[in-house]
Amino acid sequence: MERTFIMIKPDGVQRGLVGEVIGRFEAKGFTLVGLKFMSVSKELAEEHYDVHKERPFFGSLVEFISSSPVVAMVWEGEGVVASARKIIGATNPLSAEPGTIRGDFGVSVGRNLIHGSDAIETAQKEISLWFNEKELVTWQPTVKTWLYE
Ligand code: D4T
Repeated sequence: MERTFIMIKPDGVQRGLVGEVIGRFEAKGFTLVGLKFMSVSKELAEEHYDVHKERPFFGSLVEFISSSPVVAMVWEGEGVVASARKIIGATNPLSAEPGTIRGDFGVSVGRNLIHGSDAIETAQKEISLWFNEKELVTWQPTVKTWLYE
């Protein structure tokens, strides 16, 4: 089953949106398989955003992600990678549609509340960067027969 990496960024935690965000993924029908509340080292933030290391915002982004705790999660379900990106909304919250997390709660690209993997391969890389195998729980929600045909 497909998995994705989701992180509630420091602004999402500070603004008290942890329950709201988790609730949206649960209500959609995805399955939580990993969850931790943690401080992020500069090294981890740099590795996570390595693809952006030449971009002008890289330094402030790493600073921001390591400035205050985050919630790191792994969610599972059919099509979860692309669906999570839709639930999250466009990178710039001012362009994000109402009904998305960024569209409903954000106003600034540098404070866009949440991260979600952008492709299946990226998700696999990010999951193994943030979690070890023992931290992931494979389980069968009993509601599954009511979610999938
Ligand atoms: P993430 O990776 O955080 O889920 O965001 P996106 O996938 O939606 O967008 P991204 O990779 O292009 O940007 C990564 C991260 O950098 C911040 N950012 C981005 C920023 O601070 N200034 C900017 O100009 C851009 C483009 C926000 C998200």
